[in-house]
Amino acid sequence: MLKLCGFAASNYYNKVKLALLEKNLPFEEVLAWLGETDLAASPLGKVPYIITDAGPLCESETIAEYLEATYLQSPLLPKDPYQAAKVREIVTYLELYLELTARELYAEAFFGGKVSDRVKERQRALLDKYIPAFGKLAKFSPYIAGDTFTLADCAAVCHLPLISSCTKIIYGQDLLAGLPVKDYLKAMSERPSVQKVNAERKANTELMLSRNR
Ligand SMILES: N[C@@H](CCC(=O)N[C@@H](CS)C(=O)NCC(=O)O)C(=O)O
Repeated sequence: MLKLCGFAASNYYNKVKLALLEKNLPFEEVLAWLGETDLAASPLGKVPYIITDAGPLCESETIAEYLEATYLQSPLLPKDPYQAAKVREIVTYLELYLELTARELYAEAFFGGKVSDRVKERQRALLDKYIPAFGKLAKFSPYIAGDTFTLADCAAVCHLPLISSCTKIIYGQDLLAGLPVKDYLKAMSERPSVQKVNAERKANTELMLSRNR
């Protein structure tokens, strides 16, 4: 059986978990906190990684693409190559520009650390450029890439809430407020897969914070 390794407070872990649930694939969750991961499977010590019959695999989008190519049931990418590329384009914008830019602020937003004013200003300028550009690609109609649930939703459901709350905490303003993110997330939260991921995320976040205390 596929093993999903990492911890459920992680947005990248949950993105893969959501894809597994949406595809109805049996999998086992193996708890691995940062610092306790298998470096042979994920050389940078990042989560998630999976263990398959063929071997280990890291990087959430690589994993999602592997699952999609291997298990044809409940497809999360359109058959048409151009439409599939449009889905991947949204994932890239969301992760490379929005999530990774906001991530520089997480230490202060979520983990009791401190981020310098210089970094806050730099990331703010980037987010002010990246978010409207993302808004031009994202459809929210009702799914992030159009009329079907795709891999882009697996990413968006896990990353957008973090970006919203992080910018609210750091800048006193949800920088995603100009996009229909709230309504989108509310609609997505009606899916049983999303409900399960969110409930287990909350429980694991409590556990993670209590370990760090
Ligand atoms: N590009 C990676 C990002 C994964 C990632 O950053 N995971 C975080 C947890 S949410 C992590 O492992 N951080 C520890 C680190 O970067 O050392 C992916 O898509 O899997």
